[in-house]
Amino acid sequence: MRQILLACTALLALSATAQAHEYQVGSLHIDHPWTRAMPPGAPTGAAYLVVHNRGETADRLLGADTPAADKAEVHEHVHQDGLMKMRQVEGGLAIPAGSAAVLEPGGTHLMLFGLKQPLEDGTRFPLTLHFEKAGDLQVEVAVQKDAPAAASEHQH
Ligand SMILES: [Cu+2]
Repeated sequence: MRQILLACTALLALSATAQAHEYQVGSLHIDHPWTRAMPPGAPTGAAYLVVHNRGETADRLLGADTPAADKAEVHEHVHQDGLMKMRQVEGGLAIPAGSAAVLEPGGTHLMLFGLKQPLEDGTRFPLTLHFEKAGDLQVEVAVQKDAPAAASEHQH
């Protein structure tokens, strides 16, 4: 894990457009919250991030609030009747001790309903994450056209 993080840091340092930003609350470490840029008038968006739990107690991501949208929910994708559907994660998203919860395109995400502003490439907006044990943490969500390089490099 340490090697992967170092690789990401090096990559991000090389890229002027993908600035790393990370946050810490208690034993939780939050990596690069981001969302995909959307055309003006888009009603919904989805935010992604990684929550590393470096503590010895499991935690949960219960939800989030942002002035940029009416409502934010933790969603997961489920296969149902041969279709891919999204639904709210009941009881919050588990963040196991010594592990991580990954919110990424095609998987678990923070769904943003009723966008109040266009998600314009290169901008940021505040988002407050609600954790069951660690409490609230405000982060900034980076709006970008493409998925961050770090996300794909995590497979190395
Ligand atoms: Cu969703």
